[in-house]
Amino acid sequence: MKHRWGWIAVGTLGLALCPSAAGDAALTGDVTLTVTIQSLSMTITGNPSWAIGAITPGTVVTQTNSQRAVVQNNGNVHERFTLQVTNAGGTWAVSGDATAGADEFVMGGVFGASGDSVTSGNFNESTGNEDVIQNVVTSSSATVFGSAGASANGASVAPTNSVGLWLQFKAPTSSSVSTQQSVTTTVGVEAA
Ligand SMILES: [Ca+2]
Repeated sequence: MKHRWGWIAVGTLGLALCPSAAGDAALTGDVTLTVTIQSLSMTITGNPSWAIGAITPGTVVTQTNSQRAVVQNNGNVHERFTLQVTNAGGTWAVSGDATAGADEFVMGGVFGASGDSVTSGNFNESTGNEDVIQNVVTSSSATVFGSAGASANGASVAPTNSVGLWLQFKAPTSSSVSTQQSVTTTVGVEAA
């Protein structure tokens, strides 16, 4: 008796499986996600310093193509670069516009492709003083710290890509210190 009961049970199981196999009806489905944690990172890979030397009050000096810094996106997403004067040297002030004054200098910045040729004519060519670097963090755009004459800007730089950063310095019209001053411009990153 036990042997026959077992045979019937096997037969019933076989019938139950038949409709699924014949109709391809799935009873479950999978949704697979892929995710990468955003990483923002940059490195100044070329010309991190600029020694201007002695100049007369009010002089405007623009970095040459061989003096400009090179900024690389080392993150894994497109990046927008920001600029800020973070150290004015202790005595001087950072001008908020394109006019220098007593103990007050103007720092300008324009991003371009590393191989571009950027000159003083590429600065502040849009609405006004948009390429003046402030003492607060300011984001790049196609025009802010950018030039129509450049073939790249700092608004959206792909991972591993680099851009050049040309600085322009307008010396104070007069200075109460005659010793060498050190001014720092800081490049930051945002997700573009
Ligand atoms: Ca501009």
